[in-house]
Amino acid sequence: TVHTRDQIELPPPAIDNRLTVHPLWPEIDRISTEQIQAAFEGVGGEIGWQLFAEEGDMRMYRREVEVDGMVMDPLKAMHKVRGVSAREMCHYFFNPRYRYEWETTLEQMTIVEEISSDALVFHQTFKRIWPASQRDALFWSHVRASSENTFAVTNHSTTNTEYPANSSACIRLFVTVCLACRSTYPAGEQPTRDNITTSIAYCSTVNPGGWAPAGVLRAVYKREYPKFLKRFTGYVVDQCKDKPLAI
Ligand code: 18C
Repeated sequence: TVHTRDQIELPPPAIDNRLTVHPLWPEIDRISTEQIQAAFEGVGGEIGWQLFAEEGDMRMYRREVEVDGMVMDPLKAMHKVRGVSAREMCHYFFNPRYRYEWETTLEQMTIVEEISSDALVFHQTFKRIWPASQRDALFWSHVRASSENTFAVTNHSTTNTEYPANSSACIRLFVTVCLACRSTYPAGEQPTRDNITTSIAYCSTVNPGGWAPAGVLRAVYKREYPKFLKRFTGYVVDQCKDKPLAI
């Protein structure tokens, strides 16, 4: 078979060997496993999850959590998208080539380390929100095939001596994000763009890293998360529509 450049870079079906010999591997494996499992657990059984945004198949829940007066509300979002696979969703979320096209909070992205085909370390600066200081983040990002028709990307803050925290005008924030996707199609049929549906679970916890006014922060949160998930999923549908389905 002929592979286009795009197909070659799709998330691999198994963990890249280069990742399993990297010093970050035990942490990446543990946190990814935990995050993927938690992503697929519903919000129904747990207390404290409140629905704050709903549009079509998209539902967003948050839990109000403050630690020493700092807002760290965990977010959990559910969505269903037709016509794209879990693997395609994760490809566009993981691959830095597309990030500026869908990530609207981003000011600058730098690839700090290429660990393997399925793991990268990023430094990102975000747009400044008045009256707070600008934020940056340093995090590893790992994409993996999980169970049947399931792929996930996990992002988690890390450290690097060449990118020390709070050394510039930026305050370092800390993030744990998981985008977990599972595709379904009718039993006995071959998957196509017309019969495939992907369920998405997106979980995010952002520790702002330093003082930020709670009211402003919660308002940003409420506006930016729905905007992100709608824009990102719309972007993937649009990118995929004239390409062969990649399962
Ligand atoms: O998951 C997402 N993106 C990934 C790839 O970039 C990656 C990124 C994670 C970082 C998320 C933190 C973003 C903070 C942005 C702060 C500035 C926003 C400015 C916007 C103004 C136009 O995993 C998608 C991420 C979608 C992010 C939605 C916004 C979440 C806001 C959370 C509060 C952040 C606190 C920062 C302090 C701000 C002071 C008021």
